[in-house]
Amino acid sequence: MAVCEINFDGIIGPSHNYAGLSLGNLASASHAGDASQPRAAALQGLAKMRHNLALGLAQGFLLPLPRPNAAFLAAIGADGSEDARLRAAAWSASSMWTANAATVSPAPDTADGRCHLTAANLVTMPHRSQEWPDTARQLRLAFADAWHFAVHDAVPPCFGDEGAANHMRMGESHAAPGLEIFVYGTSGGAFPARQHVEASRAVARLHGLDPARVLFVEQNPDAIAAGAFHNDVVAVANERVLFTHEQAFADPQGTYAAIRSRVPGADIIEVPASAVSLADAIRSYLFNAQLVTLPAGGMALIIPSEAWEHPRVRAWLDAMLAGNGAIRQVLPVDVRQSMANGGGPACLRLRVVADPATVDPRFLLDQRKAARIEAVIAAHWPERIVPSEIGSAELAGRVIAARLALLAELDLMELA
Ligand code: SUG
Repeated sequence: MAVCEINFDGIIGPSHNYAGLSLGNLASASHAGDASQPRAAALQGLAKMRHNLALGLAQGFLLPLPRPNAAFLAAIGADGSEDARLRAAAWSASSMWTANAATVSPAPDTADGRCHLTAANLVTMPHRSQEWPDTARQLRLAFADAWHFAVHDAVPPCFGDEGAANHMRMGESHAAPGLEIFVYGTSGGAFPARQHVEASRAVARLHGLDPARVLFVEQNPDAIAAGAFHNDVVAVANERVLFTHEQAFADPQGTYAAIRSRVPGADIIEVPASAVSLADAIRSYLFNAQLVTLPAGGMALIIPSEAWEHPRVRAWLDAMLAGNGAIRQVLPVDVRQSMANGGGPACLRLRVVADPATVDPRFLLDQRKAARIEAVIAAHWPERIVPSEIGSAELAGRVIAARLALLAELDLMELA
């Protein structure tokens, strides 16, 4: 099979809950304390994967990480007297947002001709900082073929790295050499800038990228302050197209000029703040979309249903579609359980450009396997979790057993 873009979605784990752990993520804060529905959440995520498979796209998945995280609880000396938020951190299902699992540089961009992946350290948020060792372990299994892949540990924790959520790639096609765009933050008012330029530069060096085909772009501090805790909340790119909010970057015109000089025929679709304000963009998650090239040609934008239902966003999308530009279809999907924690369709997936035949097939999805995963979720995932249950030994037992049932079904017990 040929090289193509494979989307690896995170299967939403059985401990999915709303503990309000992410400062600067307005959805997470506003749903803090709500009851979550892990089973419905995981089924929504799987339905999105099946939707994309039906479009003819290559689809993979990553497994939930072990929760509650015994290693994290041991490292903080948890004895029941610890802060409830720290306890909740050990239970977080946040690895579902695989856009934060790693930064990926496909083979055509790297010096050694291999696809490089660097696990993201996610140090800014305690509940996310525990993810990377288990993520790296899983990536080393999925991408074990050393002829085609190189998996790196996270960069040192003195520099915050949030992975592909702050990285875009543009070019003539997926298989051609691309321009890699690393978006970092310097300040975000009351909210943290999670991606540090030092981390972005380290990843670019580790991946052996050609400096002529790399850009380091500063995120607009106003966007971070308005709740764009990752760049993928305000911009998304695919091949020659950049779909972006007018206020995504600190220097939009300079950024566009730099892209145009490196990507022949670059098509920059900028949504003006007069049509969709930053607040509307963040509330609707319009830009947290999957911008995909369909096998028959043309691009589709897979958006959360919240964006489709937002009157001003819908008006802008209708006008865009009527204009017959590069994006020919807009396809809403329901990922409301993830959205309530600030994770839209794009957060739930990690893009890897590679030949699927070089990936461990246990991590690739087809409709039959999706049905088997669905059955495990339906049988084992808790229907509801209220944050006050976090820490309960009975619930911990159910969460652990549910994940093990999935690993057994997928013949992935080495991740136990
Ligand atoms: O890191 N939410 C995630 C959402 C990540 C979205 N990813 C991208 N934009 N790519 C975060 O803020 C909420 C957890 C809680 O509140 O329990 C959370 O971690």
